[in-house]
Amino acid sequence: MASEQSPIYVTQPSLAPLEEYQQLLAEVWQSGILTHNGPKVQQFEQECASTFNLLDLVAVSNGTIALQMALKALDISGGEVITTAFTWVATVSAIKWERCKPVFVDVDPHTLNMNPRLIEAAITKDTVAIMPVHVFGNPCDVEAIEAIAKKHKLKVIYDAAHAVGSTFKGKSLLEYGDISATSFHATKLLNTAEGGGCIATSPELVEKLKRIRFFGHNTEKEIVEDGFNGKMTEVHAALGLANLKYIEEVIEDRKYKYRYYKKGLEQVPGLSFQKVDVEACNCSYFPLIFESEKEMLAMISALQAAQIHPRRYFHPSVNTMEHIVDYTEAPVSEDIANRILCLPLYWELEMASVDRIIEIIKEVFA
Ligand code: T4K
Repeated sequence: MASEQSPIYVTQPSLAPLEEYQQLLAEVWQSGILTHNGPKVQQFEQECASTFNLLDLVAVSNGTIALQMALKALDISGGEVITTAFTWVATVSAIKWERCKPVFVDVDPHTLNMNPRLIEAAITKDTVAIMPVHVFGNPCDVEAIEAIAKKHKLKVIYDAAHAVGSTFKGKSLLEYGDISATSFHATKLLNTAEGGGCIATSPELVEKLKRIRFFGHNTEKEIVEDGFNGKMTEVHAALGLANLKYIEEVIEDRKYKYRYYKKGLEQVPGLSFQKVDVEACNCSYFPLIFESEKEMLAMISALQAAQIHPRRYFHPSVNTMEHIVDYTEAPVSEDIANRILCLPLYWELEMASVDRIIEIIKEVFA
């Protein structure tokens, strides 16, 4: 646990007590099975499904592979995929690695999610799918997106990398779209160190995803699909199982600290916040929006002088990364990406540190 003087980073993995992980690892050692969808992976999938009320979950090696597998499972290998300009680069890499073209749509300045009103204008005869992102765990307007997708016969794959534990109208957010792809990376609410998951709403798609994950094998080990290696190992699944036991507490803790930060900062002139329903959102990040990049950079300096290291998620706006994509305008995303900062927010973060961060921010604005 960090002392007051230790550096404080934007996040730290939420970890179960080591003895609990060791016990699960002992079982892995005993079984001698390390991979190939062994008992721990299967148990992790079942326990995730029951914890988050999912039909099923296909555990994979990371969130980027989960997105690629979603595209493969829906037979998308070419064409245009409409996505958001305000995201982590992995959304775009997954689209590109599956030989599709990312087409960027701008975001709503309040929710920071893809603006559904702009989607139809981006649809062309080559559009095959929409890949929105639940940014910082904040649910997209899934109903509007579903209506557009239905009207234009497009597939919807949610980049739900941040969305474990978020809900929409009481149902897990991971249940929306043809497939949702999540991440269990070390920096996520629920982690397996590296890892991810695909959540599909039809049993056929679940089976297909399982084949794709395992070189295209069917249960008889015949190659029946164009698959690859997306498997999660037993060692990673064991960590996921250990951590899953604490997920409700972890989410409650995030929401508590989220509300606390918000209350401490909402009167500060010149700051604004992502529009979030704390009940539905898992509050996995605490983004703060400044009036200008200059003010935001000054805040980074002030915090860093106190050994506090916030992070610029997501900067720069991916549509401007011209070495990997063709530039198209997304003025809201480009503007917000320049002046948004995520504050430290994690399970082990002491409330005294949250108070100190709030104080430093207030002092800078005083
Ligand atoms: N879609 C979206 C919307 C995503 O945000 C992401 C990933 C993906 C798809 C793809 O999912 P994965 O393929 O990654 O499963 C992180 C993560 O690498 C990445 O998973 C995440 N999104 C992205 C938003 O952020 P960084 O650049 O912040 O990592 P880093 O190393 O700077 O870590 C931040 C802080 O966390 C450090 O200052 C210290 C702490 N930390 C980090 C690690 C890795 C630890 O305490 N322990 C650790 O093991 O990337």
